[in-house]
Amino acid sequence: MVPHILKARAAALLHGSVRKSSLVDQANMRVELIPALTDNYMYLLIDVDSREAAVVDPVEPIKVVEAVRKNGVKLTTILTTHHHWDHASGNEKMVKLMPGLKVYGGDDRVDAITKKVSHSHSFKLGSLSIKCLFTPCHTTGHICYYVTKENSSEPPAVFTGDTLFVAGCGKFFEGTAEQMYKALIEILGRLPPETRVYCGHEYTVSNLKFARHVEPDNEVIQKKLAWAKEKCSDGEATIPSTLADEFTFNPFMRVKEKSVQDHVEQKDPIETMRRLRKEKDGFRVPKE
Ligand SMILES: N[C@@H](CCC(=O)N[C@@H](CS)C(=O)NCC(=O)O)C(=O)O
Ligand SMILES: [Zn+2]
Repeated sequence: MVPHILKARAAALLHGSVRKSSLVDQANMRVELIPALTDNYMYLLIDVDSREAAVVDPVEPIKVVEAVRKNGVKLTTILTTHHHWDHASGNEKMVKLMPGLKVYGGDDRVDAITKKVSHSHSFKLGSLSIKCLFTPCHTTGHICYYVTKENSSEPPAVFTGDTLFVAGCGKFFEGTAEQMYKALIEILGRLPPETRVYCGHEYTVSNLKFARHVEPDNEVIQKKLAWAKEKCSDGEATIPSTLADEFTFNPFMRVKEKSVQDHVEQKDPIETMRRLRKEKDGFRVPKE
């Protein structure tokens, strides 16, 4: 079922254009995308039944408080994907502004953490179920949050921080290609294909330019790039995508494909992952 995407107010500046916030509305689950810093996203996740809410990576707390008020919800929870400042540095202020918040994370370095979680740890947000997926590599304590509603026909959501981006993945700052393979292919890649992907940054256009370099003959990449450029020039988000879609254009999700393996002259998916990341680390993104 396709969610209703309602475009909303102007929020922040990106490359001279205004980045707008937007709302993905389903019967049970509502996700407000709130742009932050230059290219980060914060997400307000709302359980429609109980009006309880969680916020993912609230690096700009004032904007979160405004979104909470506007939606008339009760914020109870912070979901931290990883300890880096552009994701976790708003936690202390957020807790000061709204005392009593539970702060989830998978790493002792997460500011203001109250609930340290590990793989498969599950909890409720009103009627929604949230499952923690341990995906170390970008950082050793990285967590993705998988959100479902029992007996719902609507798609689940996954908040992937800096592990999986639309058409890309995070840098391997504290991990290996083996770990990113496990995170992308064996953990995230085995969630239902219709799962909506909400990632930590708006990197879609530059990621797709790298994807096009890897697979110049992949028409899905060309089309997605044209679409993403259009979206960004209007200040709109390219998020969410779905896991099924990621398998069609994201080179890091396509490490088993011959076309991607041929590009890096490898036959093994993990070696392909290693070589792709190394190449992207030194890739100069073309203007067009
Ligand atoms: N290449 C990034 C540079 C910033 C950066 O290193 N970002 C981190 C996350 S905070 C990352 O993992 N980027 C993934 C990548 O460059 O492929 C960009 O497009 O602006
Ligand atoms: Zn980041």
